[in-house]
Amino acid sequence: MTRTIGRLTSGIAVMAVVGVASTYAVPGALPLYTFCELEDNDACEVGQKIDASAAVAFTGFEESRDCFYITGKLQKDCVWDIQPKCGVIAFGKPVAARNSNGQVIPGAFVEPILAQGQSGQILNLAPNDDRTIRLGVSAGMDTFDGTVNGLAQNAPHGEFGEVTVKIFYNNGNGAGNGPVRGIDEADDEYVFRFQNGADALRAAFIIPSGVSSVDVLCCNDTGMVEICYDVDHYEINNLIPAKPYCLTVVGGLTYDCEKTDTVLGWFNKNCELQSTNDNGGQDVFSRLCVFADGDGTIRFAVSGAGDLDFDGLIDEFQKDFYDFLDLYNTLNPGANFEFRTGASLKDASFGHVIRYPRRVWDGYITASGFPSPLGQLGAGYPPESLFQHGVCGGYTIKVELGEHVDLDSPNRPADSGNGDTLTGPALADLNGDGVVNAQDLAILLSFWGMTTE
Ligand SMILES: [Ca+2]
Ligand SMILES: [Ca+2]
Ligand SMILES: [Ca+2]
Ligand SMILES: [Ca+2]
Repeated sequence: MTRTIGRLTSGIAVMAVVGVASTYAVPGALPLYTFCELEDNDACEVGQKIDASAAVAFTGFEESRDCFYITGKLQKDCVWDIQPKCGVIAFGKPVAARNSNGQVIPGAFVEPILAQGQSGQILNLAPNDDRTIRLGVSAGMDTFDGTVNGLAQNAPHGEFGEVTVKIFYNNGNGAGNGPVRGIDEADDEYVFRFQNGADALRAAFIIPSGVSSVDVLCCNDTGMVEICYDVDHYEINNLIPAKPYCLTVVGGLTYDCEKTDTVLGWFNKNCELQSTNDNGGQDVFSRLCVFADGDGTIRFAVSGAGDLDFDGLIDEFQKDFYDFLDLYNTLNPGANFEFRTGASLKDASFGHVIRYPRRVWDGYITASGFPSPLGQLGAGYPPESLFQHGVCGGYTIKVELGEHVDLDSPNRPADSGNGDTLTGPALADLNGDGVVNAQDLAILLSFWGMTTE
């Protein structure tokens, strides 16, 4: 079951449940839980576990279970970039240029071309007589004409994205022992990015003694693009069963030093989304007041603004992305592209990261020229970048028992007058009657198959 049970419209949500102390001491030293880049918390089922009783152990105060902080980060994930068409030329030592009569032209030189290769093609090169290897690296179309200058027939070559030129030393024992070692075990490498559509690289290096030849390979599959579509799921355990808690984002900065525009979502034990909040805290920070279940557990998630279904993508546009994947898979038998929330090259979900074929980047998803619904993509703009929630940054969430009611606050919602409940736009108002009370708790516990005490 998925239901949305209300959004905060004012800055502060207030709820009260009979039996919760209205005041409590916040311990001097608040325990801090920190999780950084490496994480496996992108799905509710594998949420980051937090033991609230550890807070008690940390401070020695039983009350610390009632108020502690969780610190985390919507980190940058990485997806594959476009694969540029790469070309490599190995040059000999420059020699004096001659005119058509065979006479030396003073000051003019030519570079003999020793070998030429395209992406993925291994060039086996012997050193020049000064033990140098001289390379020109550019777009395939640029190297075609024998000059490496960023131009293909005097026009920009138009390739974008990263290439890595890998160098393997062979030791002279006959057979090359270069790439057979494994493509990730290069002796040297040059990483280069076509970023203006007319870039080219020259590289020359002296090979060590004892090395008889080198294998040179231009790899076009190393480029990555940073994407902000992280979602963090948490499961807090050992809270007081069936008591209300408020989760308030109280801090956190993006890489641009702005407040991290969070959203919070409350999930039940079956990982069904129960309610969400975007800006219930200060400015763009979120605030969500919920109940711990009968086991003292709260499951919730943090994502970036615009992603209230917690898949990491902007809700408003994400259908286009899923449609695109469906279309691609339909038109390409055997393809099974699938989006996984938070997939990144830097984490263990490597296998789930989609590497799009070049024709997707070029705006075509089949050889027959069927145009991509996403239009033409440039390097650095993988399909995910069009749909990411786009929020990368830290966050600090205060987890607090009950509802702190500031009687002096001008935002304080009106008291219902019956002494044990407060009215207001509280997120835990499950039956939507405008009041958070024991009825809501009974409904909540019925979600979990529990009964009230
Ligand atoms: Ca994270
Ligand atoms: Ca995450
Ligand atoms: Ca927000
Ligand atoms: Ca979404």
